[in-house]
Amino acid sequence: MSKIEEVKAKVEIGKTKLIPGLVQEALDEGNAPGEILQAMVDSMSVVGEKFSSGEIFVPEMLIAAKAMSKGVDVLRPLMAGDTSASLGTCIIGTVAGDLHDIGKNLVSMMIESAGFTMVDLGVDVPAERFVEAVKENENVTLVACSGLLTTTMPALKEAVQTIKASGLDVKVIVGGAPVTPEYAAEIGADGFAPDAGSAAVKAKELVA
Ligand code: B1M
Repeated sequence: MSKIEEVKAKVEIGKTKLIPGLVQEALDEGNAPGEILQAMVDSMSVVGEKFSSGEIFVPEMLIAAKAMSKGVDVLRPLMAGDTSASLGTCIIGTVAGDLHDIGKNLVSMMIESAGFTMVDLGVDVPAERFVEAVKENENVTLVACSGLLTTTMPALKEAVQTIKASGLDVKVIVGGAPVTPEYAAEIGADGFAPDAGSAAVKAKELVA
């Protein structure tokens, strides 16, 4: 088994302590950070399928997520791009009622590498908190809202509409597994992206 396959297998079963070392070994074997990241994203898809089929439960999902986060910590410095260009500040968070943060953290990392200063509000962020954060921070040009559950899609809508109703001059980008471009447009978001890489491209486009 190659190191990258081992990373994938061990994330799936939540071997948190082993992951930083394995990720480093996979890098030392010559694998690109993006390839290793994709292997871990694939692990989470397997975890999601196993959860859906009742093979594993929430605690197993949680430890797999922790394992992946440890791996991302090793890759983060290698994936950060040129941050010298300042495109302003981006407020990011996962919407109210939603505790999923791995995707949001990857999106944050990629938007940062596109040249934004990031302010991360974490998970379960009420709509009004996004507005407060825009007011509290300087030069906010973008708000990025993530939502992973079909049940929190209305919270995504509330976040976008609350930010828009505040009259603040910021663009809003949304995304997350259940979100479609059509839904993003319907709720009044300025942009949508299906993954972290395209979120960075879209973020730049929106504030250009
Ligand atoms: Co949850 N969970 N979970 N979970 N979980 C899903 C999302 C699910 C699809 C699993 C399944 O049933 N197959 C399902 C949702 C079903 C649905 O709504 N349609 C689900 C469920 C049901 C639940 C609970 C309700 C389970 C329960 O309690 N019975 C519960 C809800 C808790 C809550 O939030 N209130 C729950 C809990 C959890 C854990 C806490 C245990 C854990 C999260 C830990 C954490 O994040 N720190 C967890 C996990 C790990 C998952 C899966 C397995 C993996 C999620 C993940 O991190 N993926 C997930 C199954 C799956 O995704 N296949 C699942 C990897 C990550 C890189 O991808 O987050 O999609 P993702 O992010 C991508 C894109 O979506 C996009 O870019 C990212 C990177 O490319 N993106 C954006 C994300 N945000 C974006 C923002 C943007 C643009 C793009 O612009 C701003």
